[in-house]
Amino acid sequence: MSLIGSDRIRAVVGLGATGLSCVRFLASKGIEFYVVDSRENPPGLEEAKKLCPEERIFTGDLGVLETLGVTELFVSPGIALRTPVLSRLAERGVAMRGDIDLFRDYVDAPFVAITGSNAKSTVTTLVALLLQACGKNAKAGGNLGLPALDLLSPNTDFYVLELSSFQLETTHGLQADLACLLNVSEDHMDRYKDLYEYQRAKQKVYRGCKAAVCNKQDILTAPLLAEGVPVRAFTTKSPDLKEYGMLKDGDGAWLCHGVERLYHTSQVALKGSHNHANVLAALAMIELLGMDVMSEAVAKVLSEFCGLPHRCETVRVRNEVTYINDSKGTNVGATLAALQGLGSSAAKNILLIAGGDGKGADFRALAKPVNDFVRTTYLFGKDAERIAEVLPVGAEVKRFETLDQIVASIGKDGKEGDIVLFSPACASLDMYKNYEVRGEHFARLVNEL
Ligand code: UMA
Ligand code: ADP
Repeated sequence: MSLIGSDRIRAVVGLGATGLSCVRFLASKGIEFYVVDSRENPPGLEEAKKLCPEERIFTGDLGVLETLGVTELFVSPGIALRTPVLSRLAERGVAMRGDIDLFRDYVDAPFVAITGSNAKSTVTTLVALLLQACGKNAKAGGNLGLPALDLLSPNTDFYVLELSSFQLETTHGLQADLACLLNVSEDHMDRYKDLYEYQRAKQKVYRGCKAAVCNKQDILTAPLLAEGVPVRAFTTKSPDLKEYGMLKDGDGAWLCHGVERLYHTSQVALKGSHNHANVLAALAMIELLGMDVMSEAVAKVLSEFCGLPHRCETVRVRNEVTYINDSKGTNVGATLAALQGLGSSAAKNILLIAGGDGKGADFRALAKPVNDFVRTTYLFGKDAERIAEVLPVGAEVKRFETLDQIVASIGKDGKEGDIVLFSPACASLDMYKNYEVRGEHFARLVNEL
């Protein structure tokens, strides 16, 4: 087989889950390609060797890309486009694409694209569950775990994709049937110049979409769309006519569509105002996809879906102290939402555990909710000191080397009615393989108390 004569010379860059899905897909279409990964022994190497001639696979350095005459790259999300070799190739006109672009080229059923700094996985999962309950064959994936290309299969009614900013960077005119940007707050500042550059990547979700959902309380999510494209906004305040929002009612509130009351918060298993925003976003989306938001099937899902593991998940109540695992709180926005969702300024009963790899974040936004809701902050990990520096003067802060030490200390400090919130506001990679391993470690320690 030769690549000469092909109109494009392609390479898959990266051999993780995404790269491997591109390899499988291109090979299944009989399209020829090179594979390059900067690592000597990337995770997908053995499978790639079965699908691509070995002489077309290069590992250990991306530099070889400059010698292959490539015209089109499928770049994995973990590789920044400003990596010098990729920048040089882009300047020479080489197309920088990704698996989502390829998915868009081949998909033949409607697809939903969901992004945001936080709540992507929760909302993507919920939208897929709601569509399934409405009798649709809906498949969820993307940044959620299963690469988008691996989802493609006949007889699918809807694809529901969670997209990261990294994935959106390499899309060119996504043209989703429905696009949603849930919220924008600082994340991945080790990869972006500033919040503006990060937001621009997120906004690409709306390019050419046929319908959109945005967050009325977050101006950074506002879409710029052609006239006539239907848009629904959601808010946790009282909604305008076509919006999804909330109306207070005694102890709880109603989730509403305009003036229509849909569900009382007591009928919804997801707790906390941030999660109510997520439910509203999901309802707005399924309405735009033609579903009845008040059907029995929808009500059942809402009464049962209490969220994904490691997202504000109650691990245990011990001696009247509630232990909550929010290990997926890997940025400041998520920890803010958890503190605001669970906190009470009257009780000031949260014992917050935070720290890890802050990815270059500015932690100052934590100062106010810590002041309002937190009695003691327990810090560990690489950026513990950077968090300590921004906390209010007089705040009680304790520093530890390990999570084991923290949980042991909290086991003694916790008083009846306290909430122990493990919401690190940081990635886990300084001490753990991923947020799941970190969350499982926390849960194990708590269960051993
Ligand atoms: N890498 C190299 N050299 C290479 C290629 C990759 O060193 O040549 C490194 C990257 O820097 C990174 C790691 O390998 O540290 C993995 O990168 P990848 O692009 O191969 O990742 P995949 O295995 O394809 O997984 C990706 C998403 N990962 C990232 O964006 C880093 C997964 O999201 C996603 O589930 C998967 O595609 C399927 O779509 C994970 C994630 O952490 C959960 N996402 C970030 C987040 O949610 O914050 C964006
Ligand atoms: P993502 O896939 O965007 O990381 P997840 O659903 O996995 O989103 O949730 C990540 C974190 O964000 C969790 O800590 C979760 O509690 C928090 N979170 C959930 N909903 C919201 C929201 N509406 N705003 C801010 N943070 C949220």
